[in-house]
Amino acid sequence: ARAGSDPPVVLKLGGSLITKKDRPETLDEASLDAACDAVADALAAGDIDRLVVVHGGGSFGHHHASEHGVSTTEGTRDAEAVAAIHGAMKRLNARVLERLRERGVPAVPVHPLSLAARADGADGDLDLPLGSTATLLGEGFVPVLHGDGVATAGDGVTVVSGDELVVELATGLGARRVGVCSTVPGVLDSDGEVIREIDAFAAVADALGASDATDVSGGMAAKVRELLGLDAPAYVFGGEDLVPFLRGEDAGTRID
Ligand code: IP8
Repeated sequence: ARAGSDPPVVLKLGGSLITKKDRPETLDEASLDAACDAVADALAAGDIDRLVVVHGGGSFGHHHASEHGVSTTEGTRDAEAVAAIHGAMKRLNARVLERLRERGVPAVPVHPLSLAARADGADGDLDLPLGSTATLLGEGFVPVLHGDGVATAGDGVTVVSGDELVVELATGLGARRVGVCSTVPGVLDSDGEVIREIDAFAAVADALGASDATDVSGGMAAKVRELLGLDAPAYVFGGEDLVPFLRGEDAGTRID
Protein backbone atom coordinates (compact mmCIF):
# COMPACT_ATOMS: atom_id res chain seq x y z
CA ALA A 1 0.00 0.00 0.00
CA ARG A 2 1.26 3.46 -0.83
CA ALA A 3 1.30 5.52 2.34
CA GLY A 4 -0.87 8.58 2.31
CA SER A 5 -2.32 7.91 -1.13
CA ASP A 6 -5.62 9.56 -0.24
CA PRO A 7 -5.36 13.32 -0.69
CA PRO A 8 -5.36 14.90 2.77
CA VAL A 9 -6.81 18.13 4.05
CA VAL A 10 -4.16 20.56 5.36
CA LEU A 11 -5.32 22.84 8.18
CA LYS A 12 -3.36 25.67 9.76
CA LEU A 13 -4.37 26.91 13.19
CA GLY A 14 -2.89 30.38 13.48
CA GLY A 15 -0.85 31.38 16.50
CA SER A 16 -3.21 34.29 17.04
CA LEU A 17 -6.11 31.83 17.32
CA ILE A 18 -4.66 29.33 19.80
CA THR A 19 -2.51 31.63 21.96
CA LYS A 20 -2.85 35.02 23.60
CA LYS A 21 -0.37 36.93 21.54
CA ASP A 22 0.39 39.67 24.07
CA ARG A 23 1.40 37.38 26.99
CA PRO A 24 4.48 35.11 26.71
CA GLU A 25 3.66 31.41 26.40
CA THR A 26 -0.03 31.77 27.15
CA LEU A 27 -2.67 29.64 25.45
CA ASP A 28 -6.07 30.90 24.37
CA GLU A 29 -7.63 27.93 26.09
CA ALA A 30 -11.17 28.52 24.88
CA SER A 31 -10.36 28.88 21.22
CA LEU A 32 -7.81 26.03 21.25
CA ASP A 33 -10.45 23.79 22.84
CA ALA A 34 -13.05 24.86 20.28
CA ALA A 35 -10.64 24.15 17.41
CA CYS A 36 -9.75 20.72 18.84
CA ASP A 37 -13.46 19.92 19.29
CA ALA A 38 -14.12 20.84 15.65
CA VAL A 39 -11.25 18.64 14.40
CA ALA A 40 -12.28 15.69 16.58
CA ASP A 41 -15.93 15.95 15.50
CA ALA A 42 -15.04 16.15 11.79
CA LEU A 43 -12.84 13.03 12.00
CA ALA A 44 -15.39 11.12 14.08
CA ALA A 45 -18.19 12.02 11.64
CA GLY A 46 -16.07 10.92 8.68
CA ASP A 47 -16.24 14.39 7.12
CA ILE A 48 -12.46 14.12 6.82
CA ASP A 49 -10.40 11.02 6.34
CA ARG A 50 -6.83 12.26 6.33
CA LEU A 51 -5.72 15.46 8.00
CA VAL A 52 -2.44 17.28 8.55
CA VAL A 53 -2.46 20.10 11.10
CA VAL A 54 0.06 22.95 11.21
CA HIS A 55 0.09 25.52 13.97
CA GLY A 56 1.75 28.91 14.22
CA GLY A 57 3.88 30.33 16.98
CA GLY A 58 1.77 33.01 18.64
CA SER A 59 3.08 34.00 22.06
CA PHE A 60 5.34 30.92 22.19
CA GLY A 61 7.62 31.05 19.13
CA HIS A 62 7.39 34.73 18.26
CA HIS A 63 8.20 35.87 21.77
CA HIS A 64 11.52 33.98 21.82
CA ALA A 65 12.31 34.67 18.16
CA SER A 66 12.01 38.43 18.61
CA GLU A 67 13.95 38.33 21.89
CA HIS A 68 16.86 36.77 19.97
CA GLY A 69 16.43 38.84 16.81
CA VAL A 70 15.60 35.80 14.68
CA SER A 71 13.02 35.89 11.87
CA THR A 72 12.37 34.35 8.48
CA THR A 73 15.08 36.60 7.06
CA GLU A 74 17.45 37.01 10.06
CA GLY A 75 19.26 33.88 11.19
CA THR A 76 21.25 33.01 14.29
CA ARG A 77 24.27 30.83 15.04
CA ASP A 78 23.55 30.93 18.78
CA ALA A 79 22.49 27.46 19.89
CA GLU A 80 20.81 28.95 22.98
CA ALA A 81 18.57 31.04 20.76
CA VAL A 82 17.67 28.03 18.62
CA ALA A 83 16.93 25.99 21.74
CA ALA A 84 14.73 28.77 23.15
CA ILE A 85 12.64 29.11 19.97
CA HIS A 86 12.39 25.40 19.24
CA GLY A 87 11.77 24.60 22.89
CA ALA A 88 8.88 27.06 23.09
CA MET A 89 7.35 25.68 19.89
CA LYS A 90 7.65 22.13 21.21
CA ARG A 91 5.89 23.19 24.42
CA LEU A 92 3.03 24.68 22.39
CA ASN A 93 2.97 21.63 20.09
CA ALA A 94 2.77 19.30 23.12
CA ARG A 95 -0.25 21.23 24.45
CA VAL A 96 -2.00 21.06 21.06
CA LEU A 97 -1.28 17.34 20.71
CA GLU A 98 -2.48 16.61 24.23
CA ARG A 99 -5.79 18.35 23.62
CA LEU A 100 -6.32 16.58 20.31
CA ARG A 101 -5.51 13.17 21.79
CA GLU A 102 -7.83 13.81 24.75
CA ARG A 103 -10.59 13.99 22.13
CA GLY A 104 -9.58 10.77 20.45
CA VAL A 105 -7.61 12.35 17.57
CA PRO A 106 -4.48 10.24 16.81
CA ALA A 107 -2.25 13.32 16.71
CA VAL A 108 1.55 12.95 16.58
CA PRO A 109 4.32 15.56 16.33
CA VAL A 110 6.49 16.32 13.30
CA HIS A 111 9.15 18.92 14.13
CA PRO A 112 10.38 20.91 11.10
CA LEU A 113 13.76 21.78 12.69
CA SER A 114 14.68 18.09 12.50
CA LEU A 115 13.61 17.73 8.87
CA ALA A 116 13.75 20.89 6.82
CA ALA A 117 16.52 23.07 5.38
CA ARG A 118 17.03 26.08 3.18
CA ALA A 119 20.00 25.21 0.98
CA ASP A 120 20.30 28.68 -0.59
CA GLY A 121 20.14 31.03 2.38
CA ALA A 122 17.20 32.83 3.95
CA ASP A 123 15.73 33.80 0.56
CA GLY A 124 16.00 30.26 -0.74
CA ASP A 125 13.31 27.67 -1.14
CA LEU A 126 12.37 25.47 1.75
CA ASP A 127 13.25 21.80 1.42
CA LEU A 128 10.82 19.84 3.58
CA PRO A 129 11.13 16.05 3.18
CA LEU A 130 7.63 14.61 3.55
CA GLY A 131 8.31 10.89 3.91
CA SER A 132 7.56 10.80 7.63
CA THR A 133 4.40 12.92 7.31
CA ALA A 134 3.05 10.91 4.35
CA THR A 135 3.78 7.60 6.06
CA LEU A 136 2.18 8.73 9.33
CA LEU A 137 -0.91 9.80 7.35
CA GLY A 138 -1.03 6.45 5.58
CA GLU A 139 -0.90 4.72 8.96
CA GLY A 140 -3.91 6.66 10.20
CA PHE A 141 -2.21 9.34 12.28
CA VAL A 142 -2.81 13.08 12.23
CA PRO A 143 0.65 14.68 11.90
CA VAL A 144 0.90 18.04 13.66
CA LEU A 145 3.66 20.36 12.40
CA HIS A 146 4.47 23.88 13.58
CA GLY A 147 6.37 27.02 12.77
CA ASP A 148 9.93 26.40 13.92
CA GLY A 149 13.60 27.14 13.41
CA VAL A 150 15.08 25.86 10.16
CA ALA A 151 18.70 25.17 9.17
CA THR A 152 19.62 27.80 6.60
CA ALA A 153 22.83 27.60 4.56
CA GLY A 154 24.94 30.71 5.18
CA ASP A 155 22.52 32.14 7.78
CA GLY A 156 22.56 29.64 10.64
CA VAL A 157 18.98 29.00 11.73
CA THR A 158 16.07 31.15 10.55
CA VAL A 159 12.33 30.89 11.24
CA VAL A 160 10.00 28.85 9.06
CA SER A 161 6.42 30.05 9.36
CA GLY A 162 3.41 27.81 9.53
CA ASP A 163 2.13 29.39 6.30
CA GLU A 164 5.23 28.29 4.44
CA LEU A 165 4.82 24.76 5.78
CA VAL A 166 1.18 24.73 4.66
CA VAL A 167 2.19 25.52 1.08
CA GLU A 168 4.93 22.84 1.07
CA LEU A 169 2.60 20.23 2.57
CA ALA A 170 -0.27 21.05 0.21
CA THR A 171 1.98 20.77 -2.84
CA GLY A 172 4.04 17.79 -1.72
CA LEU A 173 1.11 15.71 -0.43
CA GLY A 174 -1.32 16.75 -3.18
CA ALA A 175 -3.81 18.16 -0.67
CA ARG A 176 -7.53 18.06 -1.40
CA ARG A 177 -8.32 21.30 0.44
CA VAL A 178 -6.33 23.79 2.46
CA GLY A 179 -7.61 25.82 5.40
CA VAL A 180 -5.89 28.75 7.09
CA CYS A 181 -7.78 29.54 10.28
CA SER A 182 -6.94 32.63 12.33
CA THR A 183 -8.73 35.39 14.21
CA VAL A 184 -9.52 37.27 10.98
CA PRO A 185 -12.76 36.18 9.22
CA GLY A 186 -11.14 36.06 5.77
CA VAL A 187 -9.17 38.18 3.34
CA LEU A 188 -10.53 41.67 3.84
CA ASP A 189 -11.03 44.38 1.24
CA SER A 190 -10.17 48.01 1.94
CA ASP A 191 -13.59 48.50 3.62
CA GLY A 192 -12.91 45.65 6.02
CA GLU A 193 -15.39 43.33 4.28
CA VAL A 194 -14.55 39.67 3.65
CA ILE A 195 -13.77 38.99 -0.01
CA ARG A 196 -15.71 35.79 -0.73
CA GLU A 197 -13.68 34.50 -3.65
CA ILE A 198 -10.27 35.25 -5.13
CA ASP A 199 -9.25 33.62 -8.39
CA ALA A 200 -6.72 36.11 -9.70
CA PHE A 201 -4.15 38.16 -7.83
CA ALA A 202 -4.49 41.28 -9.97
CA ALA A 203 -8.15 41.62 -9.00
CA VAL A 204 -7.35 41.99 -5.30
CA ALA A 205 -3.82 43.41 -5.24
CA ASP A 206 -4.96 47.00 -4.70
CA ALA A 207 -7.38 46.14 -1.92
CA LEU A 208 -4.75 44.02 -0.14
CA GLY A 209 -2.06 46.63 -0.45
CA ALA A 210 -4.35 49.36 0.83
CA SER A 211 -5.65 47.82 4.02
CA ASP A 212 -3.81 47.55 7.35
CA ALA A 213 -6.38 45.12 8.66
CA THR A 214 -5.27 42.49 6.17
CA ASP A 215 -1.68 42.63 7.33
CA VAL A 216 -1.99 40.87 10.67
CA SER A 217 0.01 37.76 9.84
CA GLY A 218 3.07 38.96 8.00
CA GLY A 219 1.47 40.11 4.78
CA MET A 220 -1.89 38.89 3.55
CA ALA A 221 -0.99 39.77 -0.04
CA ALA A 222 1.99 37.41 -0.06
CA LYS A 223 -0.10 34.70 1.55
CA VAL A 224 -2.87 35.03 -1.05
CA ARG A 225 -0.32 34.84 -3.85
CA GLU A 226 1.11 31.59 -2.46
CA LEU A 227 -2.30 30.04 -1.92
CA LEU A 228 -3.42 30.97 -5.44
CA GLY A 229 -0.48 28.98 -6.77
CA LEU A 230 -1.76 25.72 -5.23
CA ASP A 231 -3.73 23.11 -7.15
CA ALA A 232 -6.11 22.67 -4.22
CA PRO A 233 -8.73 25.22 -3.19
CA ALA A 234 -7.61 27.18 -0.12
CA TYR A 235 -9.80 28.96 2.42
CA VAL A 236 -8.80 31.77 4.76
CA PHE A 237 -11.27 32.09 7.63
CA GLY A 238 -11.83 32.82 11.32
CA GLY A 239 -12.39 30.33 14.13
CA GLU A 240 -16.16 30.63 13.72
CA ASP A 241 -15.88 29.02 10.27
CA LEU A 242 -13.75 26.03 11.25
CA VAL A 243 -16.73 23.67 11.55
CA PRO A 244 -18.14 24.48 8.07
CA PHE A 245 -14.64 24.28 6.53
CA LEU A 246 -14.08 20.81 7.99
CA ARG A 247 -17.51 19.73 6.72
CA GLY A 248 -16.38 20.59 3.19
CA GLU A 249 -18.41 23.79 2.97
CA ASP A 250 -17.22 27.22 1.94
CA ALA A 251 -15.66 29.34 4.68
CA GLY A 252 -14.30 32.89 4.79
CA THR A 253 -12.45 33.60 1.55
CA ARG A 254 -12.11 30.89 -1.09
CA ILE A 255 -8.81 31.15 -3.01
CA ASP A 256 -8.67 28.93 -6.07
O1 IP8 B 1 3.31 31.88 13.60
C1 IP8 B 1 6.45 31.05 13.26
O2 IP8 B 1 5.25 30.51 12.76
P1 IP8 B 1 3.99 31.45 12.34
C2 IP8 B 1 6.88 30.31 14.52
O3 IP8 B 1 3.15 30.58 11.49
C3 IP8 B 1 8.10 30.85 15.17
O4 IP8 B 1 4.56 32.63 11.60
C4 IP8 B 1 9.16 29.89 15.52
C5 IP8 B 1 8.28 32.09 15.50
